[in-house]
Amino acid sequence: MKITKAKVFVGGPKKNYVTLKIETDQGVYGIGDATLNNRETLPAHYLENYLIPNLLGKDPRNIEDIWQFFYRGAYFRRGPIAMAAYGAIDMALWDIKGKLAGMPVYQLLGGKSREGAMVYAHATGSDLEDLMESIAHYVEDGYKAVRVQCGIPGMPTASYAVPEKKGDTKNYITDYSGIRPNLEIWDTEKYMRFMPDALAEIRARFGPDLHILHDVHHRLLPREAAAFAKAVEPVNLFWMEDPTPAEDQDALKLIRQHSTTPVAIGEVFNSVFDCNKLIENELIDFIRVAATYVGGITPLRRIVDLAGLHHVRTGFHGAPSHSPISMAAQHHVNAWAPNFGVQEYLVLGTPECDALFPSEHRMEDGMVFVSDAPGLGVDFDETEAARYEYQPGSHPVVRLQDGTMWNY
Ligand code: GCO
Ligand code: MG
Repeated sequence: MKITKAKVFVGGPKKNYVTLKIETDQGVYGIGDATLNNRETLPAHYLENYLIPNLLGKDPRNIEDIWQFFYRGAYFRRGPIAMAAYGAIDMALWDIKGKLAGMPVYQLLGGKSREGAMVYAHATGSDLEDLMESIAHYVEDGYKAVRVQCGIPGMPTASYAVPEKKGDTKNYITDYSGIRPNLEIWDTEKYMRFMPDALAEIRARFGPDLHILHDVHHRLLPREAAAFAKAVEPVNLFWMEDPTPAEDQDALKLIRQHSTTPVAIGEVFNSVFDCNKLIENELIDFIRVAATYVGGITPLRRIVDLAGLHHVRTGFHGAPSHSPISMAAQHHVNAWAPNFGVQEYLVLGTPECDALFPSEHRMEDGMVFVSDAPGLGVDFDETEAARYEYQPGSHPVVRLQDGTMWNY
C-alpha cells in the first residue's frame, strides 16, 4: 500500500484552517489539521515543500516510522511549525488506519473508558454582571464546566478574552483585518485586586457543583501567581490555567508550595520534552497540549500515559483555532484516556463549518460523544474548501501602561 498524493488547503469560514488530505493507491484517504493560529501559511509551506515530497510512495500503515522519519530526519527538532505539520500527517494516517480496520480510532487506542467526555465552554463578560449572564446561559445549556474571564475595572483596554463592552462579539483571539496586531494594556495590580473576589461571587451565585475554570494567560510573575492561587483557594476552582509563562517551569514550584489550587498548563507546548519534568515533579494537575501542536495522536498518547503515572489529568486545548479534524482526534484520545479530565470545546456550529467538515461527533449537555464511524469520524469537503482563501490575521499584543511589552 502506498501514499499517492497529498494536498494542503488553507482557509475556512472566518478562520484559516490548514487541512492536509492524504490519498492512497487503495482509494482510502485520511485528513489532518496543521492549523497554527495566526501563522497558518508556515506549516502549509513546510508540508508542501519538505514533507509531502518525502511522503509520496511511503506505506501509510507505518504511522510510527513515518513520524520518526520526519521528527528525527529534520535534525533541527521540535518547534510549533514543524510539529503542527507532522501532527497533520499523523492524524491523517490514523484516519486511514481506522478506515482500513473498519474501526473508530478510539478502538485502535484501546477502546472506550467512558461514554461522554466532559467539555468546558468559554463564558466572558465586559463586567461581572455581564459575565454572570454568560455563565448562566451555558449552565442552562447543560454545561458542567465553564471557563470564566471578566473585564477588570479600571483596566485601560479590554484584556484577554473579554469584550470591550457588553454585547461586543468581536473575535478576541484573532483579528482578521490584517497582520498588524491590536494593542491590549495590562495592569496586574488591578487584576489581583478584582479577580479573586469576582471568582468568589461566581461560586456563591452558581453553587458548589459547577466546575469553574479561569485562564490567567501567562500574565503573572511567580510570586503573584502563588498569591493569586492562595487567594482563590476557597473558590475551589477546577483549574487555574497558565498562571505564568511556561518557559520558566521552576516558577510553578512556588505556586505549589503555597496553594492547592489545581494548575493547568501546556497549550503552547509542542513536545513531550516541554512537559515531562512538570509531570514527573508533579507540579501540575492538568496537561493542556493539543493533538496538532504536539505532532499528532502518536506523541499525544505518550504524553497522556506519562501524565497518568503522576496523577496528571488531560485538559486538551480546544480553542476555536483548531479545526474539527484535530478536535476529532482529541475526541478519540479523550474516549480512551484513563486519566481524562476535561476538554476545552467551543462549538463552531456554523452551517459553513459543518459543510466544510461534516462530522458525526455529537455534543449534548456539555459532553462530547465520540463518533463510531471508521477513522476519525470527520470528513473534508473540497468543493466547499474552494470557496475560501487565506485571510491575514493577528493575536493582540500586550504592553504595560508604561509601554513595556508583556505576555499575550
Ligand atoms: C485557551 C487559549 C486560547 C489562546 C489561543 C491562541 O485557553 O483557549 O488560551 O484562547 O489564546 O489559542 O491562539
Ligand atoms: Mg489558555
